[in-house]
Amino acid sequence: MTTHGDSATQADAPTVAARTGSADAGEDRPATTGDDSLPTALAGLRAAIGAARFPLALPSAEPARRAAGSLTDQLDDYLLPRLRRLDAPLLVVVGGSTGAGKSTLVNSLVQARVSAAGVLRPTTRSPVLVCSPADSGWFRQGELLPGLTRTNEPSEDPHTLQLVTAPALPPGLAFLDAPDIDSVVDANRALAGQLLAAADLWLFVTTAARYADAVPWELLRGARARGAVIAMVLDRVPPEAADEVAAHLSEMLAAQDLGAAPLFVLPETWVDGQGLLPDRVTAPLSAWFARLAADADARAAVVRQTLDGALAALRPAVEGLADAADEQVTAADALDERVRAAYRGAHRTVEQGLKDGRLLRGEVLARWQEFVGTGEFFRTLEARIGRLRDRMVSAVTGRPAPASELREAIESQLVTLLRGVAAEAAENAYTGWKAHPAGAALLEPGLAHPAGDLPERAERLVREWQRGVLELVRVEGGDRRFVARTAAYAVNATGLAVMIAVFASTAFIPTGLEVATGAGTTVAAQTVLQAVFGDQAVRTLAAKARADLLERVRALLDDEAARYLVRTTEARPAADTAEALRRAGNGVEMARHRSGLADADAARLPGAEGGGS
Ligand SMILES: Nc1nc2c(ncn2[C@@H]2O[C@H](COP(=O)(O)OP(=O)(O)OP(=O)(O)O)[C@@H](O)[C@H]2O)c(=O)[nH]1
Ligand SMILES: [Mg+2]
Repeated sequence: MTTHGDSATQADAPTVAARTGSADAGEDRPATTGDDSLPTALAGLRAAIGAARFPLALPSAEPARRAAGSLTDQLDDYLLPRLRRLDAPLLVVVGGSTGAGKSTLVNSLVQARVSAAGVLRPTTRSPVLVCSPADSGWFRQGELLPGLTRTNEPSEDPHTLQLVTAPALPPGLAFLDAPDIDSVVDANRALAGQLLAAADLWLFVTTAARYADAVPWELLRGARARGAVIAMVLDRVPPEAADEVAAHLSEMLAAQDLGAAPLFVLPETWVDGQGLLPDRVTAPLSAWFARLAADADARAAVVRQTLDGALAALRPAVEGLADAADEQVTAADALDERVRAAYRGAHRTVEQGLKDGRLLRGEVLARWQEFVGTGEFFRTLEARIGRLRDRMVSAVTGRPAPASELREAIESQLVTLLRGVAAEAAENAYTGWKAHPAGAALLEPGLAHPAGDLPERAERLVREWQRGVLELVRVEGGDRRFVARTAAYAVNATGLAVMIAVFASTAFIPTGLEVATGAGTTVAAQTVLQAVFGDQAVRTLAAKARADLLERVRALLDDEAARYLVRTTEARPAADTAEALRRAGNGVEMARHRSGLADADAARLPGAEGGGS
């Protein structure tokens, strides 16, 4: 075969879509290279994608991470370098199923054994790029596919790109022999996808046995969606089946809107001693590439079409990433809300407990009755309420009990309540997260229970609150005769009465429950306090003590909730991720339109007539 010098003047010669310059027309550069807004917009997009994180385990996260990875690869491997050098040689990536004969075909097209073909599947593990000696500088310098280390030797390492020059190949056209696309080897598959995304032209090789496989069609649909220029090779076709298989494949191509892709049907044959196919088999394909190689404008049109298609596909792809980023933020919000709701519920229970008198039951009530019954409480109060004492002393009986027992009863009652609500909230938050895929991934067993130091913190909280109440009594009663003239004990006793008042109800109005449990006792407390401080002062004191307690409880529960919230905060993507992605995607789309690339006519490839069928 020959890849040189074929005329491009036939009727089916490539149609000039637009001049974009070529290796031999460096001065004739279009606006695309002079306009740097597209590279700038792409760099912006590259940064936005690089900054995007999809840490929460949502169904959309893994696909988004993968899509972000391949977009970044495509920008680095192809779009950015291609835009910098629109006149760089056209790269034909040869892709397809394992054993389809890709390496054999490449070798035959360049008339040299540049890529090992073999019977062991898969044979090609590391890509081989073959170009004209005149173009090797461009491919060697590594702008294109910069992540692959250039080598001169055959390699098994998928991170290398073996460069081979073939004098039979004219300048301006290069072939890349890729690993198989549907490999059992993961690395092969991933690499093949990456390489195809860096192609100016896909040469897709399939066989009579494999052409209906699902994986190639998935890739082909993706390529079509991106506007990539595609040519198909149906390889190793038994001559008797050629017509039928070719017709069926053509139908499938048309159904997938790929009818415009030239189809070359190569009959099954023997390879020669070098493993090359006979000229007569490859002739139609060789002739087709020779025409392309000879026509810089046709090559430029192919480059522009694939490039513009890839650029046009960026915005929808980035839109998908932005949606996934939105989902991340929504999920993080939802997880936070589940935790907040659980701990709001806990706080409400405490609030409710202070209203409905349930804290006045049992030990606290008994101790209060004892405390009041001892008369200690009243001993220090003014004489004018002495009669009240008499009445109360007679109303309750019991052994003398020091104030500390009441204080401890109040403390333990409150601590029990706090431990209870904290345990319930932790469990609710845990269940709430467990039912959410992203939440479940953030959980660890300890979160189902309150923090280890919660009991200790609850005790400290209550003691500090009790001290605060005493301080309150001192300050609020500061200019009253009572405090001035009574001992510290009176402050203590009054403080305890205020605490009981907080437990009874906010407004000091006995509720049904109080009447049933505390009965006259709590009424006595408020009566005493009212006598000492006056009605309004008592309301204020109790309200303040209550507010103080609830505030401390809120802080405690906030710390409990924070054990959860810190996890979403760590996992939460930046709030403006989606917006930054959309903005960058729009920027690229606008720059694409401005660049004039989008105005190029579709590359009209020469047909594959006489393609061996
Ligand atoms: N008889 C015959 N053998 C062929 C033909 N094309 C390829 N072969 C043989 O089929 C085997 C596989 O060919 P390769 O070119 O290695 O296939 P490949 O598509 O590169 O395979 P991978 O690198 O594994 O993806 C080799 O042994 C080739 O010699 C053909 O047209 N006729
Ligand atoms: Mg191969």
